[in-house]
Amino acid sequence: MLKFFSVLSVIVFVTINNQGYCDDSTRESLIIKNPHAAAPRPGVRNIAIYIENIINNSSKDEVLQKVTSPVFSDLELHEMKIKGGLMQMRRVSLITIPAKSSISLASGGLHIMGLNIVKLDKDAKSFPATLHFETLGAIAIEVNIHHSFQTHNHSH
Ligand SMILES: [Cu+2]
Repeated sequence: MLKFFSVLSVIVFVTINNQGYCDDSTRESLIIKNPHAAAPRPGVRNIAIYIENIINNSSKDEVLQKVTSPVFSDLELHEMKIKGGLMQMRRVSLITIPAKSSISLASGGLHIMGLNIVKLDKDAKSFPATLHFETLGAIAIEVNIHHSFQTHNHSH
């Protein structure tokens, strides 16, 4: 019986782990890998949106100028920085992805802040957003929502 349960838990782990990775938006010169956000806790109106990688394959810098989404009344580009021993969040006007290079929008660094959720179903798996780039223009993405039970899977 014990053996049965351990096999079962492996299957469940693999199934849950596969859910987070999809919806890579790709243009010839720009690849947007795994946009994601944690599901908002009850009463929370703002959430941080992360992108595992934005890869710029072109020989020109690309600039993320703004982000739009019907889910929020406003979105801002943000940066976390340690100032005087304290983690502080500040707004940045743009995010540059250098030529032939890539950046990550991740916890503790650059991210997109969705402000004042207008409408987001409690168990939605993802939501739409549009990234507006200086050269390539608008690129639609789908942001995967990580519900709290999935956060246990980040074992490194
Ligand atoms: Cu923020």
